[in-house]
Amino acid sequence: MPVLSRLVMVSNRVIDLNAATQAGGVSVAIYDTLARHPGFWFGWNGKIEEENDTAAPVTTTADGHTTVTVSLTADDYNDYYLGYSNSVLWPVFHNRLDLAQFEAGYYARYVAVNAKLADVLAPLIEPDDVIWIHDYHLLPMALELRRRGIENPIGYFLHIPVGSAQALLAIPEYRELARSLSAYDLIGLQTPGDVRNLIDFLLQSVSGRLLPTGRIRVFDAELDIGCFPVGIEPSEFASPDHSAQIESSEPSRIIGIDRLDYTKGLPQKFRAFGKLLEEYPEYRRRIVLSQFAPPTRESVEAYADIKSELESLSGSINGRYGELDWVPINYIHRTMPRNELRDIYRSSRVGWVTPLMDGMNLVAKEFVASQNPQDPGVLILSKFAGAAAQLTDAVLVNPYDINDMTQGLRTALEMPAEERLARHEKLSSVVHESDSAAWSSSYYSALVKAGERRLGRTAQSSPRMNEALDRLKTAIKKNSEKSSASGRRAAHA
Ligand code: GDG
Repeated sequence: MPVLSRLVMVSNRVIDLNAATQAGGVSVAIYDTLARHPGFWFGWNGKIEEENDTAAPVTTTADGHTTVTVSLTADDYNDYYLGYSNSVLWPVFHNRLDLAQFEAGYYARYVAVNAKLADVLAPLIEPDDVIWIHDYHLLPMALELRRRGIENPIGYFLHIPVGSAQALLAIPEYRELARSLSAYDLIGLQTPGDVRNLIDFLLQSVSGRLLPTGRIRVFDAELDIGCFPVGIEPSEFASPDHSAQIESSEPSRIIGIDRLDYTKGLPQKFRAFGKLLEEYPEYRRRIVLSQFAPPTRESVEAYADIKSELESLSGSINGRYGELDWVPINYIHRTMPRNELRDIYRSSRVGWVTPLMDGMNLVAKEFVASQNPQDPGVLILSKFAGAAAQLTDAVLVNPYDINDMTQGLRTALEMPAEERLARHEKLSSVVHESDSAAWSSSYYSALVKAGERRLGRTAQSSPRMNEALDRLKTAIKKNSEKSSASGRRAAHA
């Protein structure tokens, strides 16, 4: 990645750098990128405080990472975070209109929090900075920064999938959201299907036009929309020795690691596991499902519902099939330390990842990267995870089809060593080639180019734009000299 201008990463939640445990794909992706690039990470620190105490940013540096954070008020948390972000945008973008709660007041606070964050961030921006905004909580952030005079390249990356245009059009404020999107230079999505859905939405919602250049004209802007599948840092999961081998003794472990979210297909997984034990009794005592499901967004009703559903399902399956010395489902509703993930993945015979819809799914990639190449476990992956577009050598299943899920599990458990090795080799090469560095480097380059195009189009009419364009061109020139000198790997598109 070019390494001259500062990269300003902005996301809803900035993780506590000193905490031992972290869960959540967005944090992992941002943390890995900032390990390779100068800059800082800006957003909410997870604290709720009185109005007067929320405005002053706090800067922290640890392990070479700098974060700048602010607090939110209780009303912000309720209406912006739990409300508009997680009870409107999250369900709708995952095609779950049935779970969306379009409450009055949510949207106004959503915009107000974005404006408040922009007030704090704008004065921290330097002329050469490149600003990269993450995820659905901060969709209006570029518009708010532009209103405060920021001309730097601003990109948006949506980590979640883009539901159908029909679903998005049900959001009462869909026009305002489309206008907010038009303030970005580049919109990055996880899969070609997401790109198609977003373009479709912009064409239908605000009469956007697809240009011969491949860009979209919306309002008075030209938008670049591209597919940049997020990756992991594989070296974090590779084992230098042969510790934590797959346990050869029975029962064999099937591992699931998912935030406790209704999009992750956990009830479907538990039911399919129960069906396997029912229809193929020879597997009883021979396998165990270890499902980690750390809590998340617990105050949202739909999350409380899924928690009780899983407790009831695991209880009934364990009660029905369990023995004094064998419990079929080991269901753990806690966050485990990140440094234990690799060994747990590596000692499992099967990685079972079954979301009903998912932007990417980093757990699938982490499982592959953790395997012993001489004796790898098998990945079972929902065809509705973004990762399925890349990890085509996994055992792909339809989580809505309980028979397909059960047969997928049998296929994985019975897979001959030769086939396990062949599939793993292909999966591993995808995970390594499309890693976190390739993701951030390709996105960053595309963002700088998109920023340059915008400034180039408007430079003639504004001296300020001219200056911004000159600075960007100098930065790009220096970046490319530096990149070719260091001979770094070419950006992956
Ligand atoms: C969003 C999108 C997209 C999970 N449990 C524990 C734990 N984790 C870590 C995993 C992984 C991350 O959290 C989860 O990432 P996912 O990608 O699977 O899912 P989301 O959190 O929903 O992430 C998703 C992602 O953004 C990135 O773009 O792939 O589609 O929904 O890294 O290992 N980590 C620890 N303890 C746990 O118990 N330490």
